[in-house]
Amino acid sequence: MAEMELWFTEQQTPDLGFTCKITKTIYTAKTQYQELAILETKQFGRMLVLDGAVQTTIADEFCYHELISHVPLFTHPNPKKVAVIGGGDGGVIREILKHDEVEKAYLIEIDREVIEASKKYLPEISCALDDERAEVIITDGIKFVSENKNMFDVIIVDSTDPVGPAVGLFQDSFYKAVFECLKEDGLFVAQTESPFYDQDLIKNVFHAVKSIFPITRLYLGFIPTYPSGLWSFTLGSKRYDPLEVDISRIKRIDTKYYNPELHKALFALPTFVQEIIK
Ligand code: AG3
Repeated sequence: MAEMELWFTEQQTPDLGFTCKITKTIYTAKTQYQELAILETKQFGRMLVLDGAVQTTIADEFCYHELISHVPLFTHPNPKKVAVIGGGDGGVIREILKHDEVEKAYLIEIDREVIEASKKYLPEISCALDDERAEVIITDGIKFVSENKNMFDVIIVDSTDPVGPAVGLFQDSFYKAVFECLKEDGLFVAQTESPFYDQDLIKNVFHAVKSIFPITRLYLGFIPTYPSGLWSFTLGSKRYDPLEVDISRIKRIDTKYYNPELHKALFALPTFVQEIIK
């Protein structure tokens, strides 16, 4: 008899599914905030799924984690204190700690169970969470940024989609609090979804950030397991412009996606994406 096949589908839009063959369901839980699953996929290796949406996989996590981390960290000339809002799998923390000048990287995650499951089942991604320069704080990111002023050089918002627990991380009042939470020359980046499917969101976030920060830029990368593959990141900065970086001074670190030649190229946008943020 043929072996039974198991498939996982993320419904990426009401009219489109993304389906992977599963060899094993490693872990599932209903946490206080969301439904969590760790799956073993044939194509991408282990996969973290929250509320039905693919968050990261062993095979392509480097694309997202490097893009959201190294662009801001190589734009700031001396990032010492860095905070990640969300990102409980620890992938962004791992990338941040590749920068020697970083003294402390804080993970501000609302859902303790995401951290625990990632530590247990995704060690390749979560490995830096026990580093002595990393500190995990379990709290609501919105509350955290509004209670701390003038504290960070760089803030990285590694959120889930703008539904459920992450809704507030896409609101104007949050970006204002992020501005206050940054030092006088600080900058931040947020993941801002797909330029194919989330044009209104990208437009709204871009204009909200632009009304608060002197410098606002959008950049793109390719993440195979996310809706449409093409993914956007919005950067708001008080002083340093990613397009003014002297790329000859970017240190070589161990990466698979990011490199100094890409640093500015990521900000060159296809015409239809330029139109979104006009
Ligand atoms: N955070 C962004 C995931 C968004 C994916 N959306 C989707 N699959 N519909 C990823 C967390 C990785 N540290």
